[in-house]
Amino acid sequence: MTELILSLDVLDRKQAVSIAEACAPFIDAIKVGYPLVLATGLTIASDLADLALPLIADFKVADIPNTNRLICEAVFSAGFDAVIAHGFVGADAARTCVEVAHKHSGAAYIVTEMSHPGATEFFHGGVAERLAELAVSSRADGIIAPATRPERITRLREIVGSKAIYSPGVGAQGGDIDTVARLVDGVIVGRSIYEAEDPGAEAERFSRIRR
Ligand code: 3DU
Repeated sequence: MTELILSLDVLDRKQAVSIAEACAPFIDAIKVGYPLVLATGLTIASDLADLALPLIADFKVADIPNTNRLICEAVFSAGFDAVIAHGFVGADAARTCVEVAHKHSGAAYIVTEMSHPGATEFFHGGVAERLAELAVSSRADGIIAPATRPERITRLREIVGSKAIYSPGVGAQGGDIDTVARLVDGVIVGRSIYEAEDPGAEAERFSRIRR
Protein backbone atom coordinates (compact mmCIF):
# COMPACT_ATOMS: atom_id res chain seq x y z
CA MET A 1 0.00 0.00 0.00
CA THR A 2 1.26 3.46 -0.84
CA GLU A 3 2.23 5.36 2.29
CA LEU A 4 0.56 8.61 3.28
CA ILE A 5 2.97 11.16 4.75
CA LEU A 6 1.64 14.25 6.49
CA SER A 7 3.61 17.41 5.78
CA LEU A 8 3.18 19.34 9.01
CA ASP A 9 3.90 22.90 7.89
CA VAL A 10 2.06 24.77 10.63
CA LEU A 11 3.79 27.32 12.85
CA ASP A 12 2.42 26.58 16.28
CA ARG A 13 3.61 23.73 18.49
CA LYS A 14 0.21 22.95 20.08
CA GLN A 15 -1.57 23.08 16.75
CA ALA A 16 1.07 20.84 15.17
CA VAL A 17 0.75 18.22 17.89
CA SER A 18 -3.04 18.29 17.84
CA ILE A 19 -3.19 17.92 14.02
CA ALA A 20 -0.63 15.12 14.15
CA GLU A 21 -2.62 13.32 16.86
CA ALA A 22 -5.85 13.58 14.87
CA CYS A 23 -4.17 12.28 11.70
CA ALA A 24 -1.98 9.62 13.32
CA PRO A 25 -4.32 6.63 12.80
CA PHE A 26 -4.43 7.30 9.05
CA ILE A 27 -0.84 8.24 8.19
CA ASP A 28 2.48 6.40 7.92
CA ALA A 29 4.94 9.20 8.69
CA ILE A 30 5.18 12.90 9.51
CA LYS A 31 7.37 15.30 7.53
CA VAL A 32 8.59 18.37 9.38
CA GLY A 33 10.36 21.21 7.59
CA TYR A 34 11.79 24.65 8.24
CA PRO A 35 8.46 26.40 8.92
CA LEU A 36 7.67 24.31 12.00
CA VAL A 37 11.25 23.80 13.21
CA LEU A 38 12.10 27.49 12.94
CA ALA A 39 8.98 28.26 14.97
CA THR A 40 9.45 25.61 17.66
CA GLY A 41 13.02 24.33 17.53
CA LEU A 42 14.13 20.75 17.01
CA THR A 43 12.36 19.78 20.24
CA ILE A 44 9.19 19.41 18.16
CA ALA A 45 10.56 15.93 17.38
CA SER A 46 10.21 14.99 21.06
CA ASP A 47 6.66 16.39 21.15
CA LEU A 48 5.70 14.15 18.22
CA ALA A 49 7.58 11.10 19.47
CA ASP A 50 4.63 9.66 21.44
CA LEU A 51 2.78 9.06 18.17
CA ALA A 52 5.37 6.41 17.27
CA LEU A 53 5.40 7.45 13.62
CA PRO A 54 8.58 7.94 11.58
CA LEU A 55 9.63 11.60 11.56
CA ILE A 56 11.19 12.95 8.37
CA ALA A 57 13.24 16.16 8.53
CA ASP A 58 12.68 18.00 5.26
CA PHE A 59 15.66 20.33 5.48
CA LYS A 60 16.71 19.84 1.85
CA VAL A 61 20.26 19.78 3.14
CA ALA A 62 22.58 21.38 0.56
CA ASP A 63 25.99 22.33 1.87
CA ILE A 64 29.59 21.13 1.92
CA PRO A 65 30.14 17.65 3.35
CA ASN A 66 31.26 18.86 6.79
CA THR A 67 28.28 21.18 7.24
CA ASN A 68 25.92 18.49 5.93
CA ARG A 69 27.36 16.15 8.53
CA LEU A 70 26.79 18.67 11.34
CA ILE A 71 23.21 19.31 10.19
CA CYS A 72 22.37 15.62 9.87
CA GLU A 73 23.93 14.76 13.23
CA ALA A 74 21.70 17.43 14.82
CA VAL A 75 18.65 16.06 13.00
CA PHE A 76 19.13 12.46 14.10
CA SER A 77 20.22 13.38 17.63
CA ALA A 78 16.94 15.30 17.97
CA GLY A 79 15.00 12.11 17.27
CA PHE A 80 14.23 12.28 13.56
CA ASP A 81 14.23 9.03 11.59
CA ALA A 82 15.00 10.39 8.14
CA VAL A 83 16.39 13.43 6.38
CA ILE A 84 15.79 14.93 2.93
CA ALA A 85 18.86 16.30 1.15
CA HIS A 86 19.63 17.94 -2.17
CA GLY A 87 21.86 16.09 -4.59
CA PHE A 88 22.94 19.01 -6.78
CA VAL A 89 25.71 19.82 -4.30
CA GLY A 90 27.54 16.71 -5.50
CA ALA A 91 28.03 13.09 -4.57
CA ASP A 92 30.45 13.73 -1.69
CA ALA A 93 28.04 16.08 0.07
CA ALA A 94 24.98 13.92 -0.56
CA ARG A 95 26.83 10.77 0.51
CA THR A 96 27.67 12.42 3.84
CA CYS A 97 23.94 12.78 4.58
CA VAL A 98 23.39 9.11 3.67
CA GLU A 99 26.30 7.99 5.86
CA VAL A 100 25.12 9.95 8.90
CA ALA A 101 21.56 8.68 8.41
CA HIS A 102 22.71 5.07 8.20
CA LYS A 103 25.02 5.47 11.20
CA HIS A 104 21.89 6.39 13.17
CA SER A 105 19.89 3.55 11.56
CA GLY A 106 17.89 6.20 9.73
CA ALA A 107 17.18 7.02 6.10
CA ALA A 108 18.18 9.73 3.63
CA TYR A 109 16.20 10.79 0.58
CA ILE A 110 17.55 12.85 -2.30
CA VAL A 111 15.48 15.49 -4.11
CA THR A 112 15.59 14.77 -7.85
CA GLU A 113 13.03 17.22 -9.19
CA MET A 114 10.75 19.62 -7.35
CA SER A 115 7.02 19.98 -7.88
CA HIS A 116 6.48 23.72 -8.40
CA PRO A 117 6.27 25.27 -11.90
CA GLY A 118 9.70 26.94 -11.66
CA ALA A 119 11.39 23.60 -10.99
CA THR A 120 11.51 22.87 -14.72
CA GLU A 121 13.96 25.76 -15.17
CA PHE A 122 16.92 23.85 -13.75
CA PHE A 123 15.81 20.28 -13.05
CA HIS A 124 14.81 19.46 -16.64
CA GLY A 125 17.22 18.74 -19.48
CA GLY A 126 18.77 15.70 -17.82
CA VAL A 127 19.55 17.11 -14.39
CA ALA A 128 16.82 15.20 -12.51
CA GLU A 129 17.95 11.98 -14.18
CA ARG A 130 21.53 12.60 -13.05
CA LEU A 131 20.33 13.32 -9.52
CA ALA A 132 18.41 10.02 -9.54
CA GLU A 133 21.62 8.25 -10.63
CA LEU A 134 23.47 10.02 -7.84
CA ALA A 135 20.84 8.84 -5.33
CA VAL A 136 21.48 5.26 -6.45
CA SER A 137 25.28 5.54 -6.40
CA SER A 138 25.22 7.32 -3.01
CA ARG A 139 23.15 4.47 -1.57
CA ALA A 140 20.36 6.84 -0.59
CA ASP A 141 17.17 5.16 0.59
CA GLY A 142 15.03 6.87 -1.98
CA ILE A 143 14.21 10.01 -3.90
CA ILE A 144 11.72 12.87 -3.83
CA ALA A 145 9.90 13.33 -7.15
CA PRO A 146 7.03 15.62 -8.21
CA ALA A 147 3.38 14.55 -7.91
CA THR A 148 2.58 17.38 -10.29
CA ARG A 149 4.38 15.56 -13.15
CA PRO A 150 3.52 11.85 -13.06
CA GLU A 151 5.36 11.26 -16.35
CA ARG A 152 8.55 12.46 -14.70
CA ILE A 153 8.01 10.03 -11.81
CA THR A 154 7.74 7.21 -14.35
CA ARG A 155 11.00 8.33 -15.98
CA LEU A 156 12.81 8.58 -12.63
CA ARG A 157 11.46 5.17 -11.58
CA GLU A 158 13.34 3.67 -14.55
CA ILE A 159 16.56 4.94 -12.96
CA VAL A 160 16.00 4.21 -9.27
CA GLY A 161 14.26 0.85 -9.68
CA SER A 162 12.92 -0.42 -6.38
CA LYS A 163 14.27 2.46 -4.29
CA ALA A 164 11.54 4.39 -2.50
CA ILE A 165 9.95 7.34 -4.28
CA TYR A 166 8.17 9.88 -2.09
CA SER A 167 6.10 12.45 -3.86
CA PRO A 168 4.92 15.91 -2.74
CA GLY A 169 2.55 18.08 -4.73
CA VAL A 170 -0.74 16.26 -4.22
CA GLY A 171 -3.81 18.42 -3.57
CA ALA A 172 -2.90 22.08 -3.06
CA GLN A 173 -0.27 22.02 -5.83
CA GLY A 174 -2.60 20.20 -8.22
CA GLY A 175 -1.22 16.64 -8.17
CA ASP A 176 -3.84 13.88 -8.31
CA ILE A 177 -3.40 11.29 -5.56
CA ASP A 178 -5.16 8.58 -7.54
CA THR A 179 -2.70 8.85 -10.43
CA VAL A 180 0.40 9.34 -8.31
CA ALA A 181 -0.30 6.67 -5.69
CA ARG A 182 0.10 3.96 -8.34
CA LEU A 183 3.60 5.21 -9.20
CA VAL A 184 5.22 5.91 -5.85
CA ASP A 185 5.93 4.41 -2.45
CA GLY A 186 4.53 7.37 -0.55
CA VAL A 187 2.53 10.53 -1.19
CA ILE A 188 3.31 13.64 0.86
CA VAL A 189 0.28 15.83 1.63
CA GLY A 190 0.35 19.11 3.53
CA ARG A 191 -2.19 21.89 3.12
CA SER A 192 -5.02 19.68 1.88
CA ILE A 193 -4.95 17.96 5.26
CA TYR A 194 -3.73 20.51 7.82
CA GLU A 195 -5.86 23.37 6.44
CA ALA A 196 -9.01 21.22 6.35
CA GLU A 197 -11.74 21.92 8.88
CA ASP A 198 -11.26 18.38 10.18
CA PRO A 199 -7.66 17.30 9.42
CA GLY A 200 -8.21 13.83 10.85
CA ALA A 201 -11.21 13.20 8.58
CA GLU A 202 -9.29 14.52 5.58
CA ALA A 203 -6.31 12.29 6.38
CA GLU A 204 -8.69 9.34 6.59
CA ARG A 205 -10.17 10.29 3.20
CA PHE A 206 -6.70 10.47 1.62
CA SER A 207 -5.74 7.18 3.24
CA ARG A 208 -8.74 5.47 1.61
CA ILE A 209 -7.78 6.68 -1.87
CA ARG A 210 -4.37 4.99 -1.70
CA ARG A 211 -3.86 2.02 -3.93
O1 3DU B 1 1.83 21.54 -1.11
P1 3DU B 1 1.60 20.93 0.26
O2 3DU B 1 0.96 21.86 1.24
O3 3DU B 1 0.86 19.61 0.15
O4 3DU B 1 3.02 20.60 0.92
C1 3DU B 1 4.03 19.93 0.25
C2 3DU B 1 5.24 19.81 1.14
O5 3DU B 1 6.28 19.13 0.45
C3 3DU B 1 5.83 21.13 1.59
O6 3DU B 1 6.41 20.92 2.87
C4 3DU B 1 6.93 21.40 0.59
O7 3DU B 1 7.97 22.18 1.12
C5 3DU B 1 7.42 19.98 0.31
N1 3DU B 1 8.01 19.78 -1.01
C6 3DU B 1 7.34 20.09 -2.14
O8 3DU B 1 6.20 20.55 -2.09
C7 3DU B 1 7.97 19.86 -3.38
C8 3DU B 1 9.18 19.33 -3.45
O9 3DU B 1 9.73 19.10 -4.63
C9 3DU B 1 9.83 18.99 -2.29
C10 3DU B 1 9.20 19.22 -1.07
